[in-house]
Amino acid sequence: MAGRAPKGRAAAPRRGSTAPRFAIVAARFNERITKRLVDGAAGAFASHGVPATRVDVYWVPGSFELPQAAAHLARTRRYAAIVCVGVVIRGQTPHFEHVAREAASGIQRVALGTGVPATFGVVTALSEEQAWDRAGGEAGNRGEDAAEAAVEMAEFVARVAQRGQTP
Ligand code: INI
Repeated sequence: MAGRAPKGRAAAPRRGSTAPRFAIVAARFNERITKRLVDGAAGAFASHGVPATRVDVYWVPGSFELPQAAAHLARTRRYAAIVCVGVVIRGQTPHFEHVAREAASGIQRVALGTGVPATFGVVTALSEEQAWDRAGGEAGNRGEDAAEAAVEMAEFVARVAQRGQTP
């Protein structure tokens, strides 16, 4: 695609307990749409050779709770990367802005603070229709995009760690 830097290598499928594990944290608010994001993320992992048995899915009440859950999961050191998915729709409540902002900055803080990549698959939309479009409709699937980013960032972290070990 024009204007895009080449992506890293595809995740090499590894067997056994050395193969990386990934987590998907999903917000139950707007659950029907969020489920599509979870499906998109799971599909992206599968296309990179990550078996479903190495992907754990966790549900939390809303997008505001995504960073809290991601922080707990990151601290376990069990996951190569964590994908956060949720749906925040402007029309539904005046605290849309707070929820969307805190989800975005909280997820970034988890990644920067723990070193475990945490990616942003939260749809922020002006209407439910727009949200569906971004959850596997005309505008792609933000869950899939976030899982792609998670695989790439997990490989980046692994590559940097490997380089650190060479003299
Ligand atoms: N949570 C969402 O994931 N999406 C929303 O659109 C939303 N709105 O609009 O309110 C939302 N609110 C709940 C919030 O994430 C928390 O779960 C709640 O405030 C309890 O902390």
